[in-house]
Amino acid sequence: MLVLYFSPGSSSLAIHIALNEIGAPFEAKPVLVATKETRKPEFLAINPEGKVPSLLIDGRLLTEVLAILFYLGEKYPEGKLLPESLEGKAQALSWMSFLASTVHGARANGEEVRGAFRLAANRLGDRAWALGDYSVADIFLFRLFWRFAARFKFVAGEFPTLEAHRARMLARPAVVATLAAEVLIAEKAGLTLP
Ligand SMILES: N[C@@H](CCC(=O)N[C@@H](CS)C(=O)NCC(=O)O)C(=O)O
Repeated sequence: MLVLYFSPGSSSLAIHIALNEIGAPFEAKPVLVATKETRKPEFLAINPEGKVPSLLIDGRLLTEVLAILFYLGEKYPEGKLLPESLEGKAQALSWMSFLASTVHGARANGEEVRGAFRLAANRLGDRAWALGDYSVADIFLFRLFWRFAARFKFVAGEFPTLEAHRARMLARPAVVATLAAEVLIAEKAGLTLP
C-alpha cells in the first residue's frame, strides 16, 4: 500500500503526477506547507524531517523526489517512466540529480534560478522530452519550471523550449487530473496555484 503525503504545488506534485501516470493505487494525504502542517507533531512522527513528498511503502518511509521517482519508475515498469537500459537509468538519475541540486537548490534567488534553467534548457536541447522518451525526469523538470516560472515572474519567450515542454506536460491527462486535485485542496485553504 502506498500513501503519499503532499502539499499542493510543492515538490510532492512530481510524485503525485507520477503515481497518476502509472495508475498505481495510492492514498493521498494533504499536509499543507503554507499552514505549517508539515511542522506538526503528527506529521513529524511520520517524517521527522517535516518535508513533503513523504511516501509510505507498506508503512516504510521513503523521502526525496529523486529517490521516490526512481522507485516508482523501477517498481512499475509498465508505466514506462524510466528507460530500460542501465545507461538510460543513469541518464535519468543525472537529470534528476541536476534538478534536485542545481535547480531546486537555487530556489532562494531568482537570478540563480534563471541561470539554472538556462543550463536545463541547454540539457534539453531541441528534444521534446529530457531523455528522448517521456520519463520521470520530465515530471521533475515540469514541476520546477511550472512553479518557479510563476514565482519569479518569467516573461513569455524567456525559456521557449522549457515553455514548450511545460505545454506538452500540461496536455497529459495525468498532469491535468493531478493539478485539478491539488488546486481543489489549495483553494479550500485559500491558496492559489502555481
Ligand atoms: N530535497 C527534498 C526537498 C523537499 C522539500 O523541500 N519540500 C518542501 C516543500 S517544496 C517542504 O516539505 N517544506 C516543508 C517545511 O519545510 O516545513 C526533496 O527532493 O524531496
